Amino acid sequence: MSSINLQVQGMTCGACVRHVTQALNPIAGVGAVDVDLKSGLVRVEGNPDGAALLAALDEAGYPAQLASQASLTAAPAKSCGSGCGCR
Ligand SMILES: [Cu+2]
Repeated sequence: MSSINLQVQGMTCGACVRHVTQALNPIAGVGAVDVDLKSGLVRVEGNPDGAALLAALDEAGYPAQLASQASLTAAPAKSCGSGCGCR
């Protein structure tokens, strides 16, 4: 099984991790979603359409890039994307 790595911006807490996971899970082809909060890296198992992943994250308030195209230095998070109340 293949996987896709994403660099996600704006995650600051466990609630953000849940938001991101919930945004990605329903997408066709997505298996396990593995989020690393500190680095902002998200690994998606399976064979989903990368553009659909990015669109779903953008909609959830967490701009993302495919990690292969991103510099792997995570941008510092400014605030939560989905109003979960953390800063
Ligand atoms: Cu949060």
